[in-house]
Amino acid sequence: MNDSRILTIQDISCVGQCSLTVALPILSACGIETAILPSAVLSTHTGGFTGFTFRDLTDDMPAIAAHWNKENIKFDAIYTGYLGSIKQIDIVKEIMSSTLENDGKKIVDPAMADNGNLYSIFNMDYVKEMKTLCDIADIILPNITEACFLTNTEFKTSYDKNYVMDLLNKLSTGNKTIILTGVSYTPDTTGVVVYENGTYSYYEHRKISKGCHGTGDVYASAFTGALMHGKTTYEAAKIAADYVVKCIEYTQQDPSHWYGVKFEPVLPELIKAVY
Ligand code: PXL
Repeated sequence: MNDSRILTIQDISCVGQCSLTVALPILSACGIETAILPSAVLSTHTGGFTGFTFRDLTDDMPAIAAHWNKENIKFDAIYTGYLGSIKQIDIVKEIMSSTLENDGKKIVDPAMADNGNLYSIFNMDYVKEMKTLCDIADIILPNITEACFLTNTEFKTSYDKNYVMDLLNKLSTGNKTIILTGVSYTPDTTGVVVYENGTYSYYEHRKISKGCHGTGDVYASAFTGALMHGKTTYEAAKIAADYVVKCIEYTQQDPSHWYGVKFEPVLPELIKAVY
């Protein structure tokens, strides 16, 4: 029996198939009790929509955590994604120290950038603060763009293993596991690097030319769900990669679906791989 309980902290984009509307169903499908702490509520995500609403929930978070502390509610892991403000990062650290079980895992997806650019609401002050959260994490899941921002490294679209090793070395403070996504050494393939206990492993798979918005959230959620279900880090990284590829393929059958990943109809494939 798996009685793990996780807390995931990220925004609710009401429409857009990302962040909590992705993490909650995917973690639940992996059999993990999932508590949520919304960092902000937006009418849609910020990638391609204009005029979205944004309600910052920073000021609600300490009171929510205080209630959990009073009830002695603890979590086996905390997985963070898109956060709503710089101030929130300190609050997240507090929540990690007060609500995690002794051996609880801090899993941080520094969801803030892709394709060489920061998402629209973020700036370098946010990057600097996010670096401090990554520093205390047990597992981080940056994509190549986020790894470059976190390490002040030039972003390249074409690179070799030396470039990737340099990013990993700069990111690996403490005994941290790094899951580096979107690592592509050839035009037709991409993959994920698992850097654990100083060991580099690479899972390569086919690259689908047109990516979809929100794949980073689908990836991090599926990875976390598989890991919490009991898979090894490498197995979880591979299961999540295979799932994302299938989700993108499914989404591409509907070329008019521009704003997100149709991950829902593919959930049975994830469940099969995890159980
Ligand atoms: O998928 C990451 C993400 C999450 N939440 C919001 C976003 C994005 C990416 O653009 O805008 C609000």
